[in-house]
Amino acid sequence: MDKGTLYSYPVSNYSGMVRDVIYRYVLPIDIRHPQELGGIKSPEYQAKFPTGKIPALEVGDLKLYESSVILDYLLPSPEEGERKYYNLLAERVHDIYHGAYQGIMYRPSTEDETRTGLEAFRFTIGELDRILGLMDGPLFGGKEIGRGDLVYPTFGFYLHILPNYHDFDVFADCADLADWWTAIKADDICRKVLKEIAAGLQEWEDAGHFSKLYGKQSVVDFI
Ligand SMILES: N[C@@H](CCC(=O)N[C@@H](CS)C(=O)NCC(=O)O)C(=O)O
Repeated sequence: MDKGTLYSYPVSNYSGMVRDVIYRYVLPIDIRHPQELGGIKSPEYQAKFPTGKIPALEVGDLKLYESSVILDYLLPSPEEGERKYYNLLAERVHDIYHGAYQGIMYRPSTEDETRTGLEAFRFTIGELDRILGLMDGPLFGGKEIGRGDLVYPTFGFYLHILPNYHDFDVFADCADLADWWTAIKADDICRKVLKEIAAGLQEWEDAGHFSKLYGKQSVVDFI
């Protein structure tokens, strides 16, 4: 593979999905902050990546955004048969049903937006647990990390923000997913990515971001 560049922030959960694969397979891709192109909202960045979001990947003339497309480029789904499609379904459910509401965890939101968002997270978590229960675990990939497992960086956000600020028990009635989380935390690369996310969330805490939003501060301790 030609040498590439991934644009990513350490705290970004979607970028964490791609960073996992870069670390895990030691891919020749530099990880850079979008500020090097003027930031995600700059004309320079958006000329390359029109959504103004991360992750974004550049390899020669190829410019890609959307984590699932980048993951397809870097690592076509390793699973086969039913497991392949359940893994892709898990990733898709996360992107569509969680992704639309992710911002309610860390941006000012109305009560309605918050309620709808929390319902979407409950649906996403319940679906991930149900899909996992259709296969031998403990991981979506079985014994190895698979495509569906790459939703794990979002659980750093869930486990820090939802119990501390929304009285929301992330793994309630989701025994398979609770076991999955134990298996995720036992994997060295997952732990590396989760620590990057935890450090980013702690920086937000230290800067008073959550105390402004929620009126209190918490210590990041999910990993
Ligand atoms: N569906 C997109 C979601 C990407 C996304 O929401 N990225 C967030 C960071 S985790 C972002 O760039 N947020 C900045 C913004 O929306 O302004 C993907 O899978 O890549």
